Amino acid sequence: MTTTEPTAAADVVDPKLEWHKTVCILCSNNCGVEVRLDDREITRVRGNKSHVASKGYTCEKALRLNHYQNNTGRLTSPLRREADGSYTEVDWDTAISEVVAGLTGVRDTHGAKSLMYYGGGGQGNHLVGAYGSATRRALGITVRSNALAQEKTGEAWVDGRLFGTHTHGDFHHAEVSVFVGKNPWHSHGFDEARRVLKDIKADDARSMVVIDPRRSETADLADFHLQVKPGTDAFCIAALGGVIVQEGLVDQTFLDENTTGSADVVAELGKVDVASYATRCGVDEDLLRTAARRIATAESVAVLEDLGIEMAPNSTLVSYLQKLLWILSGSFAKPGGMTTHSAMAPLFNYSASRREPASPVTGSQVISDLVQCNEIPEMVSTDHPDRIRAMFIESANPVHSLAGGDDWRAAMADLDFSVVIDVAMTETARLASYVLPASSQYEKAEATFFSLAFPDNTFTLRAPILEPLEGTLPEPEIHARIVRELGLYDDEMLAPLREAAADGLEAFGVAMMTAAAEHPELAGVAPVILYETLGQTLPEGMAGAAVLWFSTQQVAMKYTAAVRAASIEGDDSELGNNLFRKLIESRDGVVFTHHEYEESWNLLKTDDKKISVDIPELVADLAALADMPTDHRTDEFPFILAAGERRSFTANTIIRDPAWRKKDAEGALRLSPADAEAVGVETGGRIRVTTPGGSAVAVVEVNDTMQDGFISLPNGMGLDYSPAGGNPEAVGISPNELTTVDWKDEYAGTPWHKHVPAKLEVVA
Ligand SMILES: Nc1nc2c(c(=O)[nH]1)N[C@H]1C(S)=C(S)[C@@H](COP(=O)(O)OP(=O)(O)OC[C@H]3O[C@@H](n4cnc5c(=O)[nH]c(N)nc54)[C@H](O)[C@@H]3O)O[C@H]1N2
Ligand SMILES: Nc1nc2c(c(=O)[nH]1)N[C@H]1C(S)=C(S)[C@@H](COP(=O)(O)OP(=O)(O)OC[C@H]3O[C@@H](n4cnc5c(=O)[nH]c(N)nc54)[C@H](O)[C@@H]3O)O[C@H]1N2
Ligand code: SF4
Ligand SMILES: [Mo]
Repeated sequence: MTTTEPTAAADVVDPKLEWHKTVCILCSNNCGVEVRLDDREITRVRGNKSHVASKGYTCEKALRLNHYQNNTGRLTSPLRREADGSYTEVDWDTAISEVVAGLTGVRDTHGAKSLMYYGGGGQGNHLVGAYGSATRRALGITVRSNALAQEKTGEAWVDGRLFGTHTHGDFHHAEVSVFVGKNPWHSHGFDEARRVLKDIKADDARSMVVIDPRRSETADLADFHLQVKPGTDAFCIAALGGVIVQEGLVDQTFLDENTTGSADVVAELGKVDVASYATRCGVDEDLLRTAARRIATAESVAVLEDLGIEMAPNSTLVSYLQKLLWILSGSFAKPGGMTTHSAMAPLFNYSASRREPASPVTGSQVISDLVQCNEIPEMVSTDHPDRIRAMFIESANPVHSLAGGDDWRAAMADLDFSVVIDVAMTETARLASYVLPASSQYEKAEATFFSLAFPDNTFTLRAPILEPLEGTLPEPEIHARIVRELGLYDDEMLAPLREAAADGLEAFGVAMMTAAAEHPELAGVAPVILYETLGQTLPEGMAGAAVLWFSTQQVAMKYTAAVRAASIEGDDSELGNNLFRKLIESRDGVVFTHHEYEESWNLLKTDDKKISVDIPELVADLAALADMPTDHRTDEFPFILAAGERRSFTANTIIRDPAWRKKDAEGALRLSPADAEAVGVETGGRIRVTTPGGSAVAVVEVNDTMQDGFISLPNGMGLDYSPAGGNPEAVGISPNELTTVDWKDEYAGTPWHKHVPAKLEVVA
């Protein structure tokens, strides 16, 4: 859908002035934007004021999105790696048959358990994972993972135990907002973050608590900045909980009526030595007590944690403790508080996090069906009989983004076979047996499943704004070809479904039921069947949206009243069909469920619909906390490095061209003025940073938001790129050249990237 601004001659529309609706794909928010195009170049970007969630909001990162769409790193042909390590261009038919032969070869010799799937989507392209699941199931792959298993699985494990589902905060209305190791000013995580932060700052009746060792941009706006020493959050939050319990501020009615099993943890918090813990985390005791009282007595509290604690010591314990703050305050299922929410497709399988299955190779806990990212290299480079021998990677760059760069490169070399599907020649693609070029996120139908809003939850299905780049294919087509090559279906089997699809969604639904009964073995590959049948009847460029037909049917079944309350009409399958039609038509996002706050209780997945507060393992950890170390620095490594900070121009590894960043192309190492003086460096100078994992030279930025002893490097730097398209070179430091696979949380195995011991040496 496009709109135009009037040109000189009213009847001549200059295509360069047309605005095309899409979204920014650089973070989970996926803000609605409108772009202008000059041929294939994105020349202008502005916020889409009619977008249901972002309402015109963007941050500065969206404005230069063209660097994602158009750059010299784009892949334009399938590539096969030759014996000498060089890549040969091959046609698609050859690539698909050789990839399938390679994967089935490993499977038939060593079993499906020797195959692993990694990735499935970044911030804005989760349909990739939906279609990838067809290939996964067609091959019988059960071992899988993605980036969530290096950040959010600790929290997911806690959520699974407490709620059986995900919870999210209503920061737009919260009386008190608490950010724990989270810098929404730069990293967002909820709609219109900067507007919301500024609103809180301007409103005397509302408060913000930020727990962060750095005076982050968010901390600068906070009423209470609890500037902890790095890695000591467990002490800080245990002390906040201690104050709430010891000063009699617990909402006991809420606990009695709505929770089970709170007694042990409340008793444990009652024993916390608040003064001593305040000292250990480096926060003034009075400030800590005032913040605790503000949290406990507010009408509503919303809390958001992120990498600052998820990638630091005691991370799973901290996830538990921060949730206790709002549970003890009774801030659930009300405006401004925490709530459950609906999902177009859930990101986590919480029942799997309760079953606690184990990795076949290492025996470690697998949360939400995702093996621990830090263990993947070990699962490959081992002589265990169930070792991983082939890897299918799409829309992820694990060689760059996961801990232990050297281990990853060794693992890629140890694999018998690997395939990468990406838009660009990444660090991971460069080591794969085959590389398949995907059409970009602006060249196909796409969507994110990161929609967590309540009471109104939204979903945005994008239409392509450009034709696929020559030589590329959208993932639905790639997976359909793979599953066909595997011989799971043929045109004859699809014929009745195609006929029915031409007759409309109702007829199609009936035909799908018949097909499911006749071919139960095809259930796992339903996404590509939907694409091949229903997809071919959708508006041009939208075939990839077909998989959402299944999701909309599920949503209509699971949240019938809430879908109707969102003004979508119909009974049974018709309700789902109408929701599907609305997604296909709308370029501004759709409110797909409207709930009442009370319904948050019904969405809990605990048996008794109460919060199940007791997690004995973590209560035991809380009891043992007093004896835990607060400082991981050593004489050899006297600094703590946060390896991968979100800044103004970082966006994971989505944009490879350093020219995207107008300032600080290399990504400076930040350190405090006192540390800079002690080490003997100034802004713009060069410094060698060395950790147990590696060593690299960084440009320096003396920065007074850093506390002494704490240094940081941005994420997403050190990507290979060549402006002219020749031999690529890395600009800046790739943070995982400095991290190791064994520095991690004991429950979830998530890396301690924010807490890497380091030393600094001036470079002459
Ligand atoms: N600009 C930008 N935004 C992004 C992304 C991006 O690459 N760039 N990536 C997106 C993704 S995938 C994610 S997961 C999110 C992550 O978003 P965030 O987690 O907010 O990002 P970080 O900057 O990595 O870490 C947040 C804060 O943790 C603090 N921190 C470091 N150590 C500690 C500690 O020991 N305790 C506490 N309490 N805090 C600590 C840091 O000082 C920092 O301010 O951002 C998303 N948004
Ligand atoms: N040291 C350190 N490491 C970190 C972090 C940190 O803070 N410190 N942060 C971590 C976090 S939280 C995250 S989420 C991860 C993110 O790291 P990854 O999971 O690797 O994800 P992205 O960087 O988003 O990269 C996704 C890939 O998708 C490709 N891509 C883009 N569009 C498409 C498409 O349409 N189709 C296909 N097939 N591919 C596409 C991009 O080119 C890129 O190669 O990084 C993690 N790594
Ligand atoms: S980076 Fe995130 S917050 Fe900024 S415009 Fe893009 S989607 Fe919105
Ligand atoms: Mo992330």
